[in-house]
Amino acid sequence: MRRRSFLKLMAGAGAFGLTGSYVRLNLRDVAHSSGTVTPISSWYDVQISSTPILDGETYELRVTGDVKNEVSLTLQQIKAMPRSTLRDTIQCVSDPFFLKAEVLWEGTQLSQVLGLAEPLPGVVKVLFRSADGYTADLPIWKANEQDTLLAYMADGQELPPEHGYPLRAVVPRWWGYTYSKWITEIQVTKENVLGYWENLGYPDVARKG
Ligand SMILES: Nc1nc2c(c(=O)[nH]1)N[C@H]1C(S)=C(S)[C@@H](COP(=O)(O)O)O[C@H]1N2
Ligand SMILES: [Mo]
Repeated sequence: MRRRSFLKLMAGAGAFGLTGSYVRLNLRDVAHSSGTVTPISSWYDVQISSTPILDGETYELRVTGDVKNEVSLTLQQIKAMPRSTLRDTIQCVSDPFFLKAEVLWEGTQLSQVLGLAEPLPGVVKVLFRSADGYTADLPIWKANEQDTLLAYMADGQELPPEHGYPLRAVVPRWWGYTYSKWITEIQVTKENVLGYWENLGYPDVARKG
């Protein structure tokens, strides 16, 4: 039996707004939202392209731009940093009812990683750059909130490839498009840059609801 439906969204298709995204959701299990952690097998995927497969052994995260020290961190180095866990609802702006999952994340605070690079006075944004060509920006004040994470685990397991292995952003209370998957670079900048969806008119301060 096929557990999942796969939809390629077309211009104007249905109620979904993120034209051209690939969306996969489990239509049987959509009710898993309130309270309990969503089984990973029922968690939706939303992405602009196919899943890039990254190698955790050779992976490096670069922090670049308007910083005192550009740094490059291996996955091992990131995992050796102080760990944070939190439960959070990741929700896509294009259909926040169906495209919604409760996840127990584990990772490190983004602010810790930025701290290693020492952002210069006057920086206003970080831009996540990902292996699929996706970008998303965060204002520096949101990047530095204590529950904004770079996560490498979900529900006690390594992140599955389709959910961002080896590293993705977790931005509690903000829409899913800020939760960049497969991050390879964090560019710190004094410029008011916009990410992929922000540039297409979605809110730059992406507070839910
Ligand atoms: N690299 C990358 N990250 C991405 C996206 C993408 O297309 N590429 N889509 C975003 C959108 S619009 C949403 S709603 C969430 C969905 O996360 P999920 O697929 O793990 O549920 O990922 C976000 N992160
Ligand atoms: Mo989304």
